[in-house]
Amino acid sequence: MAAIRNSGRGERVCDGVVDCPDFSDELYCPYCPEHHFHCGVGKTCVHKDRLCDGQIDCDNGADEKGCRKFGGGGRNKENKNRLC
Ligand SMILES: [Ca+2]
Ligand SMILES: [Ca+2]
Repeated sequence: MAAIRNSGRGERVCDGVVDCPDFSDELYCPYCPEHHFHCGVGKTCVHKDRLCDGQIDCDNGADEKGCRKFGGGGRNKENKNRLC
């Protein structure tokens, strides 16, 4: 816990709170495996296969909120080294 806080932005990355509109600061975290999606609340993750599947898997429904079209899915951000 102490180590991650020493890196400046580190305290906001993977802290379980979404700071970026696109969830990018919480997308690649130890508590979220690569193919999982962070719900934006706490440290709850769901598999990407569960995004936009019509069923709410996150407590806040975040896995269904980002869907433009039903069944579309597809959130791929490569900027894991930056905050937002
Ligand atoms: Ca954060
Ligand atoms: Ca879902």
